[in-house]
Amino acid sequence: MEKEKIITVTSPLLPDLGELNKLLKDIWNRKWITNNGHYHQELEKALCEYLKVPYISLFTNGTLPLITALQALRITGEVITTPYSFVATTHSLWWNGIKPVFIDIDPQTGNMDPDKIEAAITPKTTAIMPVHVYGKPCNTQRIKEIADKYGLKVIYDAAHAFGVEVNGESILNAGDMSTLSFHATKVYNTIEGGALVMHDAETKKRIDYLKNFGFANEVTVVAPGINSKMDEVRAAYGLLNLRQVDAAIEARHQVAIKYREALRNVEGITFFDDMPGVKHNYSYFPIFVDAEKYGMTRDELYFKMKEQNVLGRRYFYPLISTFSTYRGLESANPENLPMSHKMADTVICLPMHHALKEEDIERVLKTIINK
Ligand code: T4K
Repeated sequence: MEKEKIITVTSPLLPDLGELNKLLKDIWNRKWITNNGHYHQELEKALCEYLKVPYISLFTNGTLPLITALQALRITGEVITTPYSFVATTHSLWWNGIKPVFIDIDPQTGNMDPDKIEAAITPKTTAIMPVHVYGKPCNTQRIKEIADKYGLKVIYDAAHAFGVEVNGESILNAGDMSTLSFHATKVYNTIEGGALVMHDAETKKRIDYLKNFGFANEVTVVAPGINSKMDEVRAAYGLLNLRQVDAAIEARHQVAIKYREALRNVEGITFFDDMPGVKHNYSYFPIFVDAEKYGMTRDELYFKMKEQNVLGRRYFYPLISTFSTYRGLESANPENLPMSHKMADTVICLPMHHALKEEDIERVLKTIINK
């Protein structure tokens, strides 16, 4: 029997080729193809407006802004973070010689549980690195209270939180800085790409130096920076994608509505509902499988879906704290992280993107509902 078409967990938002070609011609004419070019500057301006943030600095991906933010804020010692994320979050600490200290998550959101922060603080703690996982906002107010009390910096990994707002305010304005990923798999992409969001012009200047080897001018290097500048082609591509990202988010929203409607009464399957006051971006649609009630384990369902060419993903399994680099840390002890382990062991992210068709959604749902 012929297999049905593959439904992937995501599919990139692509700009119109004709439109892209026009912008490419501009770039070719200008012969300025990277290093803070015309479209780079235009995209920074457009993103500030779209995201309602004061300053943004573009990067080549979503990992280097994490590494650079830690450098810029001169973070050392220990940083409190979550094991329930993509491995880049913790790797950014390791790359800076910082010891990650894992704390457990709140099962209501998948985000770092703020009530666990204080017990993890030691004299070496200098910062907190939470993640708005799946684009669900962290309790930024509570995290700020604790950070202020102990004089800690807060760097949000907001890789999933493009356009997310709480009561009309961008979630990216929380903390000392926030990072974004514009990878192909994200709600908004520049193929590879990312950004750092900051509050003031002085910090933006410093970050711009750091992403350009530390050059302040032709002859002055102010810090051991790196090369993580976005080029003109990707900035132009990003400008075009910004025009269609609202429609893409609305299309994702409609998929979420259909998934929720169909799965609400399936015994043993749970999912997150929208949070009140939050403008969501529907970047992922995780479901959680209670094997006893559903009658099948998460992995049994995952592989059954795969067999039927419905490619969900087990984001975020395995937990970061179980990888060989990190598993020896005291805070990586599974007894310290019961909720994180439970979520990692039960999650499947269903296909979620702007281009899913009615029949695709039905096929995804059929693999779950028809046991
Ligand atoms: N912090 C957090 C919390 C993150 O989630 C991430 C990245 C980062 C930091 C770091 O940001 P970046 O440095 O990556 O900008 C993906 C992405 O590579 C990664 O960006 C993302 N998080 C992570 C959660 O997922 P994979 O290894 O799962 O991607 P891959 O190649 O298996 O693609 C998944 C599916 O997407 C494919 O089955 C099909 C579809 N796809 C993918 C690509 C690349 C396409 O249709 N077209 C494509 O071009 O990591």
